[in-house]
Amino acid sequence: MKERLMNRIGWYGVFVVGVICGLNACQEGLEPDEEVVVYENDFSGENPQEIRNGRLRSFDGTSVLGNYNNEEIAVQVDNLPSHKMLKVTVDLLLHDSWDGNAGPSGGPDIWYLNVDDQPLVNATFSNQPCESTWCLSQSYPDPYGRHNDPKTAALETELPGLCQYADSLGWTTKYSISKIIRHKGDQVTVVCGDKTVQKHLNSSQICDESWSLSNIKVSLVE
Ligand SMILES: [Ca+2]
Ligand SMILES: [Ca+2]
Repeated sequence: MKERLMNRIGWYGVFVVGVICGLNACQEGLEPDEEVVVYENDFSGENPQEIRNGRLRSFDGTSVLGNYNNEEIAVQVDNLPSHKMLKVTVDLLLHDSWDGNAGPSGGPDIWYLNVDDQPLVNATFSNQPCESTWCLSQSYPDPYGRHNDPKTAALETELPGLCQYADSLGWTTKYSISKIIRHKGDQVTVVCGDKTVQKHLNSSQICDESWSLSNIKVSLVE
C-alpha cells in the first residue's frame, strides 16, 4: 500500500515537472556564456582536507599548496549539476632550477595536469637563462617534444626562488593554465604532478626544482 502510494507520488511529480518544463522550456545544462564555479581554493584558509597529498606553505608572503617534487596532488569534486563542458584553471608556481628539455642528467623536467585520467598538460618547463651560446628550452605551451624558449607564456617571471635560489629574483615562474574540455557526469577528478630529473646533486631534489599551486578553480561552462 505504502509502496503503491509512493509510486503514485513519484509519477505525479514527473507529471508536474513535465507541465512546468512544457510551459517554461526547461533545458538541460547551462546558458551560453554562463560559468558556474563548483570548486575554488586560493589556499589562504585551512589545510585543504579535500586534496589528496595536500599541504600548505608560505611563498613570497602568501600561502600556497606545495611544494612538491616527483609527487602528485588530486582533488575530486562531487555532485556536479548537469553540464556539457568543464573548465579547469590552475595558477602554477615553478621554483628554482627547472631544466626543461635538458637531458639526461638534468631533465627532462615535466609537469602535468590530468582530468579524469585525460592528459591536458604534459609539458617541460625551464627556469634557466637563455643565451645564444646556452639555452635550455622548454616545450610549454606545447606538449613535451617541442622546443620553446624558457618561461614562454608565463604570467610572472621575476619572482624569487624558493630553496636553491631562495631570494634570487627570476627563479620562480608563474603560469595561469586554463583548459576547457567536454565532460559529462556528476564527478570530476583533477590531478597535478611532476616527473623531474636531477642527478649528481649536492642538495635535495626538492630544493633543486619544485612546484606549488597558488589557485585551483573548476567551473562548468555550457
Ligand atoms: Ca635543476
Ligand atoms: Ca632537472
